Amino acid sequence: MTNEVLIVVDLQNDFCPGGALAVSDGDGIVPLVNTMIAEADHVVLTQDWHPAGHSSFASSHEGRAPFDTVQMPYGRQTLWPDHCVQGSKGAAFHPDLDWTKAELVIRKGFRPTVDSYSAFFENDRTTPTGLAGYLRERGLSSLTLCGLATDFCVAFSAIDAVKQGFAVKVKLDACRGIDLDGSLDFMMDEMRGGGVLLV
Ligand code: VGL
Ligand code: ZN
Repeated sequence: MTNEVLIVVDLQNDFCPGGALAVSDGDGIVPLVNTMIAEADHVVLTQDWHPAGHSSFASSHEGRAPFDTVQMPYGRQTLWPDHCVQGSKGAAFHPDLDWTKAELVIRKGFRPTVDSYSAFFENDRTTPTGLAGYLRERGLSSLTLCGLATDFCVAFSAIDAVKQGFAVKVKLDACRGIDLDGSLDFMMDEMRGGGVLLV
């Protein structure tokens, strides 16, 4: 038993080439992630899991296009193409991802009116997903994150994890970014400043 856990973020079809919100070379990380899973003591997966008509979808806002930003009651929100709809093929894990060893799959973004980039808190920054409590109760205090996308769900999760008192590494060559208007450089700096170890 060790206190180390690997957290694989959103390695789902819709974030891979051919998917609704494809991250460039998103599927290119699958072999390395599989190796990391094989070597990990504990594995947790996150799964972006939106109901149809989710408020983060541009299609839910008349006159708006994907990648526009709008003001939500909880703050600025980027609008996305419809993606990771619950039960769809796009929401499934990449077919080559070897997920059988995962001890927990934490789903996020299932509340219709609030998005959730972080595996720990929804985008209102106050609604917890329950992951911090799960990890604490199991004594899993040292986290390594990888997956998609570097500058959204991976970065938000990593920064929140540090704030929650965990030791956090992000394995960059097992991540790929979206990079909207410089978001990749920006979030890399945020991670460094936030106490995340980039490896
Ligand atoms: C993500 C945008 C919308 C991600 C999820 O996994 O980084 N990005 N939903
Ligand atoms: Zn999403």
